[in-house]
Amino acid sequence: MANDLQNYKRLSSSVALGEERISHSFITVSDTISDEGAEPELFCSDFFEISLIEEGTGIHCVLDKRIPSKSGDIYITPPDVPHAFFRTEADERLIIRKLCFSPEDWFKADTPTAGSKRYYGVFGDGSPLAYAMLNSKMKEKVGTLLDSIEYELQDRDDEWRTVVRTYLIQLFALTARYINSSLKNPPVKNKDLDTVFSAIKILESEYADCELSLDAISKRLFISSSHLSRSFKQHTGQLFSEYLREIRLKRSAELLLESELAVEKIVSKCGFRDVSAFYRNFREAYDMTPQIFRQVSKISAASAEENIHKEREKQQKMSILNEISANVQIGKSKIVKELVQQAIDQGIAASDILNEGLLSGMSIVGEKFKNNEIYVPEVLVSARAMNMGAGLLKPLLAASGVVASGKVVLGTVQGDLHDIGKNLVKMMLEGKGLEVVDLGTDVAPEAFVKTAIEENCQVICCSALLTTTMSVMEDVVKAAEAAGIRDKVKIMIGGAPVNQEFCDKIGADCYTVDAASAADAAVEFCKA
Ligand code: B1M
Repeated sequence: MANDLQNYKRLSSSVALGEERISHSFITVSDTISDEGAEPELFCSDFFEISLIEEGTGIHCVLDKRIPSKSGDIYITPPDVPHAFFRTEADERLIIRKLCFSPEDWFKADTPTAGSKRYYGVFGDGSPLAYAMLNSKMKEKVGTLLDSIEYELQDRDDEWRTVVRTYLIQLFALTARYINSSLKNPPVKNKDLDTVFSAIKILESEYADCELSLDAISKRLFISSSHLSRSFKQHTGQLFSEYLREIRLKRSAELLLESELAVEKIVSKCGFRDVSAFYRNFREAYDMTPQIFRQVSKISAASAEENIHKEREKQQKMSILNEISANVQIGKSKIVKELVQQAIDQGIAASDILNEGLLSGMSIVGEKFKNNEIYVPEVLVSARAMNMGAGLLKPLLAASGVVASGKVVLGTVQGDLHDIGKNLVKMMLEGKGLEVVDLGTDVAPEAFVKTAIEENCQVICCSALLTTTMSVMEDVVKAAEAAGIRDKVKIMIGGAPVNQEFCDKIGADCYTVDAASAADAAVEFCKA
Protein backbone atom coordinates (compact mmCIF):
# COMPACT_ATOMS: atom_id res chain seq x y z
CA MET A 1 0.00 0.00 0.00
CA ALA A 2 2.94 2.35 0.72
CA ASN A 3 3.83 2.46 -3.01
CA ASP A 4 0.24 3.13 -3.98
CA LEU A 5 0.10 5.94 -1.48
CA GLN A 6 2.98 7.79 -3.10
CA ASN A 7 0.97 7.96 -6.32
CA TYR A 8 -1.78 9.92 -4.71
CA LYS A 9 -1.94 13.60 -4.23
CA ARG A 10 -1.44 14.50 -0.59
CA LEU A 11 -3.73 16.95 1.08
CA SER A 12 -2.82 17.01 4.68
CA SER A 13 -2.52 19.05 7.85
CA SER A 14 -2.85 22.23 5.87
CA VAL A 15 -6.61 21.77 6.31
CA ALA A 16 -7.57 24.20 9.04
CA LEU A 17 -9.43 22.35 11.74
CA GLY A 18 -8.79 24.69 14.63
CA GLU A 19 -6.86 24.23 17.84
CA GLU A 20 -8.17 20.79 18.77
CA ARG A 21 -8.25 19.61 15.20
CA ILE A 22 -11.82 18.69 14.46
CA SER A 23 -14.39 19.94 11.98
CA HIS A 24 -17.90 19.15 10.95
CA SER A 25 -19.31 20.11 7.56
CA PHE A 26 -21.72 19.26 4.78
CA ILE A 27 -20.10 18.92 1.40
CA THR A 28 -21.74 18.73 -1.99
CA VAL A 29 -19.70 16.66 -4.42
CA SER A 30 -18.99 18.41 -7.69
CA ASP A 31 -16.39 16.17 -9.41
CA THR A 32 -17.74 13.66 -11.86
CA ILE A 33 -16.18 10.41 -13.00
CA SER A 34 -16.62 10.58 -16.72
CA ASP A 35 -14.47 7.74 -17.99
CA GLU A 36 -14.51 4.37 -16.21
CA GLY A 37 -10.94 3.69 -17.25
CA ALA A 38 -9.41 7.00 -16.12
CA GLU A 39 -7.58 7.20 -12.81
CA PRO A 40 -9.66 9.31 -10.42
CA GLU A 41 -7.85 11.88 -8.35
CA LEU A 42 -7.83 10.75 -4.74
CA PHE A 43 -6.72 12.54 -1.59
CA CYS A 44 -5.08 11.54 1.65
CA SER A 45 -5.28 13.46 4.85
CA ASP A 46 -3.78 13.31 8.30
CA PHE A 47 -7.23 13.08 9.75
CA PHE A 48 -9.80 10.52 10.52
CA GLU A 49 -12.82 11.13 8.35
CA ILE A 50 -16.35 9.98 9.02
CA SER A 51 -18.50 10.44 5.92
CA LEU A 52 -22.25 9.90 6.08
CA ILE A 53 -24.10 10.15 2.75
CA GLU A 54 -27.04 12.40 3.47
CA GLU A 55 -28.57 12.51 0.01
CA GLY A 56 -28.07 11.19 -3.49
CA THR A 57 -26.00 8.49 -5.07
CA GLY A 58 -22.45 8.40 -6.35
CA ILE A 59 -19.17 6.53 -6.22
CA HIS A 60 -16.68 6.30 -3.38
CA CYS A 61 -13.18 5.52 -4.61
CA VAL A 62 -10.80 4.06 -2.06
CA LEU A 63 -7.35 2.98 -3.25
CA ASP A 64 -8.19 1.14 -6.47
CA LYS A 65 -11.75 0.25 -5.53
CA ARG A 66 -14.92 1.97 -6.75
CA ILE A 67 -17.84 1.52 -4.39
CA PRO A 68 -21.35 2.63 -5.40
CA SER A 69 -22.70 4.86 -2.61
CA LYS A 70 -26.17 5.95 -1.65
CA SER A 71 -27.97 7.84 1.09
CA GLY A 72 -27.42 6.13 4.46
CA ASP A 73 -23.97 4.76 3.66
CA ILE A 74 -21.27 5.58 6.17
CA TYR A 75 -17.52 5.40 5.64
CA ILE A 76 -14.86 5.75 8.30
CA THR A 77 -11.43 6.36 6.83
CA PRO A 78 -8.30 6.54 8.95
CA PRO A 79 -5.42 8.92 8.11
CA ASP A 80 -3.37 8.22 5.02
CA VAL A 81 -5.99 6.25 3.11
CA PRO A 82 -6.47 7.83 -0.35
CA HIS A 83 -10.13 8.30 -1.17
CA ALA A 84 -12.68 10.63 -2.77
CA PHE A 85 -16.35 10.80 -3.67
CA PHE A 86 -17.60 11.37 -7.21
CA ARG A 87 -20.84 11.81 -9.08
CA THR A 88 -21.49 9.51 -11.98
CA GLU A 89 -23.75 11.95 -13.84
CA ALA A 90 -23.39 15.71 -14.00
CA ASP A 91 -26.96 16.28 -12.81
CA GLU A 92 -26.55 13.97 -9.81
CA ARG A 93 -26.47 15.47 -6.33
CA LEU A 94 -24.34 13.85 -3.64
CA ILE A 95 -24.40 15.49 -0.24
CA ILE A 96 -22.07 14.18 2.44
CA ARG A 97 -21.81 14.94 6.10
CA LYS A 98 -18.16 14.98 7.05
CA LEU A 99 -16.54 14.84 10.43
CA CYS A 100 -12.75 15.19 10.30
CA PHE A 101 -10.62 14.97 13.39
CA SER A 102 -7.03 14.42 14.33
CA PRO A 103 -6.68 11.08 16.13
CA GLU A 104 -3.69 12.40 18.04
CA ASP A 105 -5.62 15.33 19.48
CA TRP A 106 -8.65 13.30 20.41
CA PHE A 107 -7.30 9.91 21.43
CA LYS A 108 -3.83 10.69 22.70
CA ALA A 109 -3.55 7.65 24.93
CA ASP A 110 -3.47 5.08 22.11
CA THR A 111 -1.34 4.40 19.07
CA PRO A 112 -3.11 5.88 16.07
CA THR A 113 -3.70 2.81 13.93
CA ALA A 114 -6.97 1.67 12.43
CA GLY A 115 -6.75 -1.63 14.28
CA SER A 116 -6.37 0.09 17.62
CA LYS A 117 -8.78 -0.91 20.36
CA ARG A 118 -9.91 2.67 20.87
CA TYR A 119 -11.88 2.45 17.64
CA TYR A 120 -13.92 -0.32 19.17
CA GLY A 121 -13.30 -2.79 16.37
CA VAL A 122 -14.96 -0.64 13.75
CA PHE A 123 -12.39 -1.76 11.18
CA GLY A 124 -12.30 -5.38 10.07
CA ASP A 125 -8.95 -7.15 10.04
CA GLY A 126 -6.54 -5.32 7.76
CA SER A 127 -9.35 -3.29 6.21
CA PRO A 128 -8.35 0.23 5.09
CA LEU A 129 -11.76 1.64 5.95
CA ALA A 130 -14.97 0.84 7.79
CA TYR A 131 -18.17 0.82 5.80
CA ALA A 132 -21.82 0.23 6.62
CA MET A 133 -25.15 0.63 4.90
CA LEU A 134 -27.23 2.16 7.68
CA ASN A 135 -30.92 1.50 7.98
CA SER A 136 -33.10 4.56 8.57
CA LYS A 137 -33.20 4.15 12.37
CA MET A 138 -29.45 3.84 12.56
CA LYS A 139 -28.93 6.73 10.14
CA GLU A 140 -31.05 8.85 12.45
CA LYS A 141 -29.02 7.79 15.50
CA VAL A 142 -25.73 8.56 13.79
CA GLY A 143 -27.18 11.84 12.52
CA THR A 144 -28.18 12.78 16.07
CA LEU A 145 -24.66 12.12 17.32
CA LEU A 146 -23.21 14.23 14.50
CA ASP A 147 -25.73 16.98 15.32
CA SER A 148 -24.61 16.84 18.95
CA ILE A 149 -20.96 17.15 17.96
CA GLU A 150 -21.74 20.04 15.62
CA TYR A 151 -23.63 21.74 18.43
CA GLU A 152 -20.76 21.35 20.89
CA LEU A 153 -18.30 22.67 18.29
CA GLN A 154 -20.32 25.84 17.89
CA ASP A 155 -21.12 26.40 21.52
CA ARG A 156 -17.80 25.50 23.15
CA ASP A 157 -18.49 25.57 26.87
CA ASP A 158 -16.00 24.50 29.56
CA GLU A 159 -16.60 20.80 29.06
CA TRP A 160 -17.00 20.61 25.28
CA ARG A 161 -13.85 18.55 24.76
CA THR A 162 -14.98 15.82 27.15
CA VAL A 163 -18.42 15.84 25.63
CA VAL A 164 -17.19 15.66 22.03
CA ARG A 165 -14.83 12.84 22.93
CA THR A 166 -17.72 10.97 24.47
CA TYR A 167 -19.79 11.41 21.33
CA LEU A 168 -16.89 10.21 19.19
CA ILE A 169 -16.56 7.10 21.34
CA GLN A 170 -20.31 6.53 21.10
CA LEU A 171 -20.16 6.95 17.34
CA PHE A 172 -17.43 4.34 17.03
CA ALA A 173 -19.09 1.93 19.44
CA LEU A 174 -22.47 2.29 17.75
CA THR A 175 -21.09 1.85 14.22
CA ALA A 176 -18.93 -1.09 15.24
CA ARG A 177 -21.89 -2.85 16.87
CA TYR A 178 -23.97 -2.20 13.77
CA ILE A 179 -21.31 -3.43 11.37
CA ASN A 180 -20.73 -6.57 13.41
CA SER A 181 -24.41 -7.38 13.77
CA SER A 182 -25.17 -6.77 10.09
CA LEU A 183 -22.36 -9.16 9.20
CA LYS A 184 -24.15 -11.78 11.32
CA ASN A 185 -27.64 -10.97 9.95
CA PRO A 186 -27.25 -9.81 6.36
CA PRO A 187 -30.14 -7.54 5.42
CA VAL A 188 -33.01 -9.12 3.53
CA LYS A 189 -33.08 -8.10 -0.10
CA ASN A 190 -35.03 -4.92 -0.81
CA LYS A 191 -37.08 -6.78 -3.38
CA ASP A 192 -38.48 -8.93 -0.58
CA LEU A 193 -39.27 -5.89 1.47
CA ASP A 194 -41.17 -4.33 -1.44
CA THR A 195 -43.15 -7.52 -1.88
CA VAL A 196 -44.10 -7.62 1.80
CA PHE A 197 -45.20 -3.97 1.65
CA SER A 198 -47.34 -4.74 -1.38
CA ALA A 199 -48.90 -7.72 0.42
CA ILE A 200 -49.69 -5.57 3.46
CA LYS A 201 -51.28 -2.93 1.24
CA ILE A 202 -53.53 -5.57 -0.32
CA LEU A 203 -54.43 -6.99 3.12
CA GLU A 204 -55.37 -3.60 4.47
CA SER A 205 -57.53 -2.61 1.55
CA GLU A 206 -59.14 -5.97 0.76
CA TYR A 207 -59.58 -7.64 4.16
CA ALA A 208 -63.38 -7.66 3.63
CA ASP A 209 -62.97 -10.27 0.90
CA CYS A 210 -63.31 -13.65 2.59
CA GLU A 211 -61.49 -15.30 -0.35
CA LEU A 212 -58.34 -13.29 0.36
CA SER A 213 -55.51 -15.74 1.08
CA LEU A 214 -51.76 -16.15 1.00
CA ASP A 215 -52.06 -18.12 -2.23
CA ALA A 216 -54.22 -15.50 -3.90
CA ILE A 217 -51.86 -12.66 -2.99
CA SER A 218 -48.68 -14.52 -3.90
CA LYS A 219 -50.13 -15.25 -7.34
CA ARG A 220 -50.85 -11.57 -7.82
CA LEU A 221 -47.32 -10.66 -6.76
CA PHE A 222 -45.75 -13.35 -8.95
CA ILE A 223 -43.91 -15.18 -6.18
CA SER A 224 -44.37 -18.52 -4.52
CA SER A 225 -46.62 -18.64 -1.46
CA SER A 226 -43.83 -20.21 0.64
CA HIS A 227 -41.49 -17.33 -0.27
CA LEU A 228 -44.12 -14.73 0.62
CA SER A 229 -44.94 -16.56 3.84
CA ARG A 230 -41.26 -16.62 4.88
CA SER A 231 -40.52 -12.99 3.96
CA PHE A 232 -43.74 -11.85 5.61
CA LYS A 233 -42.83 -13.51 8.92
CA GLN A 234 -39.29 -12.18 8.72
CA HIS A 235 -40.39 -8.56 8.22
CA THR A 236 -43.51 -8.31 10.32
CA GLY A 237 -42.70 -10.90 12.99
CA GLN A 238 -46.19 -12.37 12.37
CA LEU A 239 -47.64 -15.11 10.24
CA PHE A 240 -49.61 -13.92 7.24
CA SER A 241 -52.83 -15.50 8.56
CA GLU A 242 -52.38 -13.93 12.03
CA TYR A 243 -51.85 -10.52 10.45
CA LEU A 244 -54.99 -10.80 8.35
CA ARG A 245 -57.05 -12.06 11.33
CA GLU A 246 -55.84 -9.13 13.41
CA ILE A 247 -56.91 -6.58 10.80
CA ARG A 248 -60.34 -8.19 10.55
CA LEU A 249 -60.82 -8.37 14.32
CA LYS A 250 -59.70 -4.80 14.83
CA ARG A 251 -62.13 -3.57 12.19
CA SER A 252 -64.98 -5.65 13.64
CA ALA A 253 -64.36 -4.25 17.13
CA GLU A 254 -64.45 -0.73 15.67
CA LEU A 255 -67.76 -1.44 13.95
CA LEU A 256 -69.24 -2.92 17.14
CA LEU A 257 -68.32 0.26 18.97
CA GLU A 258 -69.09 2.85 16.35
CA SER A 259 -72.18 1.43 14.68
CA GLU A 260 -75.45 -0.31 15.43
CA LEU A 261 -74.85 -2.91 12.71
CA ALA A 262 -76.03 -6.46 13.40
CA VAL A 263 -73.31 -9.00 14.05
CA GLU A 264 -74.09 -10.85 10.77
CA LYS A 265 -73.51 -7.65 8.83
CA ILE A 266 -70.22 -7.05 10.61
CA VAL A 267 -69.14 -10.61 9.83
CA SER A 268 -69.56 -10.05 6.12
CA LYS A 269 -68.09 -6.53 6.17
CA CYS A 270 -64.92 -7.82 7.84
CA GLY A 271 -64.29 -10.87 5.65
CA PHE A 272 -65.04 -13.64 8.18
CA ARG A 273 -66.31 -16.82 6.54
CA ASP A 274 -69.29 -17.27 8.87
CA VAL A 275 -70.71 -16.15 12.19
CA SER A 276 -69.33 -19.06 14.17
CA ALA A 277 -65.78 -18.44 12.88
CA PHE A 278 -66.19 -14.79 13.86
CA TYR A 279 -67.42 -15.69 17.38
CA ARG A 280 -64.57 -18.13 17.90
CA ASN A 281 -61.90 -15.65 16.79
CA PHE A 282 -63.45 -12.73 18.66
CA ARG A 283 -63.66 -14.68 21.93
CA GLU A 284 -60.04 -15.74 21.63
CA ALA A 285 -58.90 -12.17 21.09
CA TYR A 286 -61.14 -10.24 23.51
CA ASP A 287 -62.19 -12.93 25.97
CA MET A 288 -65.91 -12.07 25.55
CA THR A 289 -68.66 -12.32 22.96
CA PRO A 290 -69.16 -9.48 20.45
CA GLN A 291 -72.48 -8.55 22.13
CA ILE A 292 -70.95 -8.26 25.59
CA PHE A 293 -68.08 -6.32 24.09
CA ARG A 294 -70.58 -3.86 22.63
CA GLN A 295 -72.51 -3.53 25.93
CA VAL A 296 -69.43 -3.15 28.11
CA SER A 297 -68.02 -0.59 25.73
CA LYS A 298 -71.20 1.46 25.79
CA ILE A 299 -71.49 1.41 29.58
CA SER A 300 -67.93 2.43 30.01
CA ALA A 301 -67.95 4.93 27.16
CA ALA A 302 -68.47 7.87 29.47
CA SER A 303 -65.91 6.89 32.03
CA ALA A 304 -63.61 5.79 29.21
CA GLU A 305 -63.45 9.37 28.02
CA GLU A 306 -62.39 10.45 31.47
CA ASN A 307 -59.93 7.58 31.71
CA ILE A 308 -58.52 8.39 28.33
CA HIS A 309 -57.97 11.94 29.47
CA LYS A 310 -56.28 10.77 32.65
CA GLU A 311 -54.27 8.20 30.74
CA ARG A 312 -53.20 10.85 28.25
CA GLU A 313 -52.07 13.11 31.07
CA LYS A 314 -50.22 10.22 32.66
CA GLN A 315 -48.62 9.31 29.37
CA GLN A 316 -47.63 12.91 28.76
CA LYS A 317 -46.05 13.02 32.18
CA MET A 318 -44.30 9.69 31.67
CA SER A 319 -43.14 10.64 28.23
CA ILE A 320 -41.43 13.81 29.42
CA LEU A 321 -39.91 11.99 32.41
CA ASN A 322 -38.72 9.21 30.10
CA GLU A 323 -37.26 11.82 27.80
CA ILE A 324 -35.43 13.40 30.72
CA SER A 325 -34.12 10.00 31.73
CA ALA A 326 -33.05 9.21 28.15
CA ASN A 327 -31.26 12.53 27.76
CA VAL A 328 -29.47 12.15 31.09
CA GLN A 329 -28.24 8.80 29.77
CA ILE A 330 -26.81 10.36 26.63
CA GLY A 331 -25.54 13.40 28.51
CA LYS A 332 -27.56 16.09 26.73
CA SER A 333 -27.35 18.67 29.48
CA LYS A 334 -29.00 21.53 27.65
CA ILE A 335 -31.89 19.37 26.54
CA VAL A 336 -32.25 17.96 30.06
CA LYS A 337 -32.42 21.49 31.40
CA GLU A 338 -35.10 22.44 28.87
CA LEU A 339 -37.12 19.30 29.55
CA VAL A 340 -36.94 19.75 33.32
CA GLN A 341 -38.20 23.30 32.84
CA GLN A 342 -41.02 21.99 30.63
CA ALA A 343 -41.94 19.38 33.23
CA ILE A 344 -42.00 22.05 35.95
CA ASP A 345 -44.20 24.23 33.72
CA GLN A 346 -46.56 21.29 33.22
CA GLY A 347 -46.98 21.11 36.98
CA ILE A 348 -45.21 17.79 37.50
CA ALA A 349 -44.02 17.46 41.10
CA ALA A 350 -40.33 18.27 41.56
CA SER A 351 -39.80 14.99 43.45
CA ASP A 352 -41.23 13.02 40.49
CA ILE A 353 -38.99 14.87 38.05
CA LEU A 354 -36.04 14.08 40.29
CA ASN A 355 -36.83 10.42 40.96
CA GLU A 356 -38.54 9.25 37.78
CA GLY A 357 -36.58 11.44 35.36
CA LEU A 358 -33.11 12.42 36.50
CA LEU A 359 -32.31 9.65 39.00
CA SER A 360 -33.88 6.95 36.87
CA GLY A 361 -31.59 7.98 33.98
CA MET A 362 -28.57 8.08 36.23
CA SER A 363 -29.26 4.64 37.63
CA ILE A 364 -29.30 3.19 34.09
CA VAL A 365 -25.99 4.96 33.47
CA GLY A 366 -24.70 3.31 36.65
CA GLU A 367 -25.77 -0.14 35.44
CA LYS A 368 -24.12 0.36 32.06
CA PHE A 369 -20.95 1.66 33.69
CA LYS A 370 -20.92 -1.41 35.90
CA ASN A 371 -21.28 -3.69 32.89
CA ASN A 372 -18.53 -1.86 30.98
CA GLU A 373 -20.99 -0.81 28.32
CA ILE A 374 -20.02 2.82 28.80
CA TYR A 375 -16.91 4.53 30.12
CA VAL A 376 -15.91 7.28 32.55
CA PRO A 377 -16.29 10.23 30.09
CA GLU A 378 -19.84 9.19 29.32
CA VAL A 379 -20.67 8.92 33.01
CA LEU A 380 -19.23 12.40 33.56
CA VAL A 381 -21.33 13.84 30.76
CA SER A 382 -24.44 12.23 32.24
CA ALA A 383 -23.54 13.54 35.68
CA ARG A 384 -23.25 17.03 34.21
CA ALA A 385 -26.69 16.68 32.61
CA MET A 386 -28.20 15.37 35.85
CA ASN A 387 -26.73 18.29 37.82
CA MET A 388 -28.04 20.85 35.31
CA GLY A 389 -31.55 19.47 35.70
CA ALA A 390 -31.30 19.14 39.47
CA GLY A 391 -30.21 22.79 39.72
CA LEU A 392 -33.62 23.89 38.40
CA LEU A 393 -35.41 21.72 40.94
CA LYS A 394 -33.48 23.08 43.88
CA PRO A 395 -35.76 26.06 44.70
CA LEU A 396 -38.85 23.90 44.25
CA LEU A 397 -37.60 21.19 46.54
CA ALA A 398 -36.66 23.91 48.98
CA ALA A 399 -40.11 25.51 48.77
CA SER A 400 -41.77 22.29 49.88
CA GLY A 401 -39.65 22.22 53.02
CA VAL A 402 -40.49 23.41 56.55
CA VAL A 403 -38.19 26.05 57.95
CA ALA A 404 -36.13 24.76 60.83
CA SER A 405 -33.04 26.34 62.24
CA GLY A 406 -29.88 24.33 62.36
CA LYS A 407 -26.45 24.03 60.85
CA VAL A 408 -24.89 21.03 59.19
CA VAL A 409 -21.44 20.27 57.82
CA LEU A 410 -21.54 18.02 54.78
CA GLY A 411 -19.00 16.33 52.54
CA THR A 412 -17.91 13.23 50.66
CA VAL A 413 -15.27 11.46 52.67
CA GLN A 414 -11.54 11.40 51.99
CA GLY A 415 -10.50 9.45 48.88
CA ASP A 416 -13.94 9.72 47.32
CA LEU A 417 -14.77 12.15 44.52
CA HIS A 418 -18.41 11.25 43.92
CA ASP A 419 -20.58 14.24 44.65
CA ILE A 420 -23.91 13.80 42.90
CA GLY A 421 -25.59 12.13 45.88
CA LYS A 422 -23.92 14.52 48.30
CA ASN A 423 -25.24 17.48 46.28
CA LEU A 424 -28.73 16.03 46.43
CA VAL A 425 -28.46 15.68 50.18
CA LYS A 426 -27.36 19.33 50.33
CA MET A 427 -30.32 20.37 48.22
CA MET A 428 -32.73 18.52 50.49
CA LEU A 429 -31.12 19.86 53.67
CA GLU A 430 -31.37 23.41 52.38
CA GLY A 431 -34.89 22.61 51.29
CA LYS A 432 -35.69 21.92 54.93
CA GLY A 433 -34.29 25.30 55.88
CA LEU A 434 -31.01 24.07 57.34
CA GLU A 435 -27.79 25.95 56.79
CA VAL A 436 -25.23 23.75 55.07
CA VAL A 437 -21.46 24.11 55.13
CA ASP A 438 -20.46 22.07 52.08
CA LEU A 439 -16.86 20.87 52.26
CA GLY A 440 -17.09 19.22 48.83
CA THR A 441 -15.40 15.91 48.12
CA ASP A 442 -12.28 14.13 49.42
CA VAL A 443 -12.82 15.54 52.92
CA ALA A 444 -10.48 14.42 55.72
CA PRO A 445 -12.05 13.35 59.07
CA GLU A 446 -10.29 16.22 60.86
CA ALA A 447 -11.78 18.75 58.40
CA PHE A 448 -15.33 17.59 59.25
CA VAL A 449 -14.61 17.93 62.98
CA LYS A 450 -12.75 21.24 62.72
CA THR A 451 -15.61 22.79 60.70
CA ALA A 452 -18.25 21.43 63.09
CA ILE A 453 -16.43 23.15 65.97
CA GLU A 454 -15.67 26.43 64.19
CA GLU A 455 -19.08 26.77 62.56
CA ASN A 456 -21.02 25.45 65.51
CA CYS A 457 -22.76 22.71 63.53
CA GLN A 458 -25.19 20.31 65.21
CA VAL A 459 -24.75 17.59 62.59
CA ILE A 460 -21.90 16.12 60.54
CA CYS A 461 -23.13 14.50 57.30
CA CYS A 462 -20.81 12.12 55.50
CA SER A 463 -21.36 10.61 52.10
CA ALA A 464 -19.36 7.75 50.53
CA LEU A 465 -19.81 5.87 47.27
CA LEU A 466 -16.84 3.54 47.34
CA THR A 467 -16.49 0.49 49.55
CA THR A 468 -12.86 1.51 49.97
CA THR A 469 -13.76 4.90 51.47
CA MET A 470 -16.55 3.78 53.81
CA SER A 471 -14.03 3.17 56.56
CA VAL A 472 -13.21 6.90 56.62
CA MET A 473 -16.62 7.39 58.22
CA GLU A 474 -15.42 5.46 61.24
CA ASP A 475 -12.40 7.80 61.38
CA VAL A 476 -14.81 10.75 61.46
CA VAL A 477 -16.56 9.23 64.51
CA LYS A 478 -13.19 8.65 66.18
CA ALA A 479 -11.97 12.17 65.33
CA ALA A 480 -15.14 13.64 66.88
CA GLU A 481 -14.56 11.58 70.02
CA ALA A 482 -10.90 12.66 70.17
CA ALA A 483 -11.89 16.33 69.83
CA GLY A 484 -14.38 15.95 72.70
CA ILE A 485 -17.45 16.92 70.63
CA ARG A 486 -19.04 13.52 70.25
CA ASP A 487 -21.89 14.30 72.66
CA LYS A 488 -22.54 17.68 71.01
CA VAL A 489 -22.77 16.65 67.34
CA LYS A 490 -24.74 13.95 65.61
CA ILE A 491 -23.00 12.02 62.87
CA MET A 492 -25.08 10.96 59.89
CA ILE A 493 -23.91 8.71 57.10
CA GLY A 494 -25.18 7.63 53.70
CA GLY A 495 -24.24 6.59 50.16
CA ALA A 496 -24.73 3.47 48.08
CA PRO A 497 -22.38 1.04 49.89
CA VAL A 498 -23.43 2.12 53.40
CA ASN A 499 -26.20 0.48 55.46
CA GLN A 500 -27.69 0.43 58.95
CA GLU A 501 -25.48 -2.45 60.07
CA PHE A 502 -22.37 -0.50 59.13
CA CYS A 503 -23.73 2.58 60.88
CA ASP A 504 -24.23 0.59 64.11
CA LYS A 505 -20.80 -0.99 63.77
CA ILE A 506 -18.90 2.31 63.55
CA GLY A 507 -21.02 4.06 66.17
CA ALA A 508 -22.51 6.77 63.91
CA ASP A 509 -25.90 8.20 64.94
CA CYS A 510 -27.95 7.72 61.83
CA TYR A 511 -28.01 6.10 58.42
CA THR A 512 -30.59 7.01 55.79
CA VAL A 513 -31.08 5.46 52.43
CA ASP A 514 -31.80 8.61 50.45
CA ALA A 515 -31.35 12.36 50.44
CA ALA A 516 -34.91 13.21 51.45
CA SER A 517 -34.89 11.02 54.56
CA ALA A 518 -31.43 12.36 55.41
CA ALA A 519 -32.90 15.86 55.47
CA ASP A 520 -35.82 14.74 57.67
CA ALA A 521 -33.45 13.09 60.13
CA ALA A 522 -31.14 16.14 60.22
CA VAL A 523 -34.09 18.41 61.00
CA GLU A 524 -35.02 16.18 63.95
CA PHE A 525 -31.43 16.23 65.25
CA CYS A 526 -31.31 20.02 64.99
CA LYS A 527 -34.59 20.37 66.92
CA ALA A 528 -33.33 18.21 69.77
CO1 B1M B 1 -17.96 5.90 40.16
N1 B1M B 1 -18.26 4.21 41.06
N2 B1M B 1 -16.05 5.64 40.24
N3 B1M B 1 -17.84 7.55 39.16
N4 B1M B 1 -19.81 5.79 39.94
C1 B1M B 1 -19.62 3.86 41.41
C2 B1M B 1 -19.97 4.29 42.79
C3 B1M B 1 -19.60 2.29 41.27
C4 B1M B 1 -20.64 1.58 42.11
C5 B1M B 1 -19.70 1.93 39.77
C6 B1M B 1 -19.63 0.44 39.54
O1 B1M B 1 -18.57 -0.09 39.38
N5 B1M B 1 -20.74 -0.21 39.52
C7 B1M B 1 -18.12 1.96 41.67
C8 B1M B 1 -17.89 1.68 43.15
C9 B1M B 1 -17.67 0.22 43.42
C10 B1M B 1 -17.44 -0.02 44.86
O2 B1M B 1 -16.73 0.66 45.52
N6 B1M B 1 -18.08 -1.04 45.31
C11 B1M B 1 -17.41 3.20 41.19
C12 B1M B 1 -16.02 3.27 40.90
C13 B1M B 1 -15.25 1.97 41.07
C14 B1M B 1 -15.40 4.46 40.52
C15 B1M B 1 -13.91 4.65 40.20
C16 B1M B 1 -12.93 3.95 41.14
C17 B1M B 1 -13.78 4.22 38.74
C18 B1M B 1 -12.39 4.28 38.18
O3 B1M B 1 -11.81 5.33 38.11
N7 B1M B 1 -11.95 3.12 37.80
C19 B1M B 1 -13.76 6.17 40.27
C20 B1M B 1 -13.43 6.65 41.71
C21 B1M B 1 -13.06 8.08 41.80
C22 B1M B 1 -12.95 8.48 43.25
O4 B1M B 1 -13.95 8.76 43.84
N8 B1M B 1 -11.76 8.47 43.80
C23 B1M B 1 -15.13 6.61 39.89
C24 B1M B 1 -15.41 7.78 39.22
C25 B1M B 1 -16.68 8.19 38.86
C26 B1M B 1 -16.94 9.41 38.01
C27 B1M B 1 -15.97 10.56 38.26
C28 B1M B 1 -16.83 9.00 36.58
C29 B1M B 1 -18.45 9.68 38.35
C30 B1M B 1 -18.65 10.67 39.52
C31 B1M B 1 -19.10 12.03 39.06
C32 B1M B 1 -19.52 12.85 40.23
O5 B1M B 1 -19.98 12.39 41.26
N9 B1M B 1 -19.38 14.14 40.04
C33 B1M B 1 -18.90 8.32 38.82
C34 B1M B 1 -20.25 7.94 38.90
C35 B1M B 1 -21.27 8.94 38.42
C36 B1M B 1 -20.64 6.68 39.40
C37 B1M B 1 -22.04 6.04 39.37
C38 B1M B 1 -22.29 5.61 37.93
C39 B1M B 1 -23.20 6.87 39.81
C40 B1M B 1 -23.04 7.45 41.21
C41 B1M B 1 -24.09 8.46 41.42
O6 B1M B 1 -23.85 9.63 41.30
N10 B1M B 1 -25.34 7.98 41.64
C42 B1M B 1 -21.87 4.82 40.36
C43 B1M B 1 -22.65 3.57 39.93
C44 B1M B 1 -23.99 3.50 40.63
O7 B1M B 1 -24.23 4.07 41.67
N11 B1M B 1 -24.85 2.74 40.08
C45 B1M B 1 -20.41 4.72 40.49
C46 B1M B 1 -26.50 8.86 41.75
C47 B1M B 1 -26.55 9.41 43.18
C48 B1M B 1 -27.76 10.30 43.29
O8 B1M B 1 -26.65 8.32 44.07
O9 B1M B 1 -24.59 8.97 45.40
O10 B1M B 1 -25.82 6.81 45.90
P1 B1M B 1 -25.83 8.22 45.47
O11 B1M B 1 -26.78 9.05 46.44
C49 B1M B 1 -28.04 8.57 46.86
C50 B1M B 1 -28.02 7.78 48.16
O12 B1M B 1 -26.92 6.93 48.29
C51 B1M B 1 -28.16 8.84 49.22
O13 B1M B 1 -28.87 9.88 48.58
C52 B1M B 1 -28.86 9.78 47.17
C53 B1M B 1 -30.27 9.54 46.62
O14 B1M B 1 -31.22 10.36 47.13
N12 B1M B 1 -26.99 9.42 49.84
C54 B1M B 1 -27.04 9.78 51.14
C55 B1M B 1 -25.80 9.78 49.34
N13 B1M B 1 -25.06 10.36 50.29
C56 B1M B 1 -25.80 10.38 51.42
C57 B1M B 1 -25.53 10.88 52.68
C58 B1M B 1 -26.52 10.74 53.66
C59 B1M B 1 -27.72 10.11 53.37
C60 B1M B 1 -28.00 9.64 52.13
O15 B1M B 1 -26.38 11.18 54.92
C61 B1M B 1 -25.31 11.99 55.25
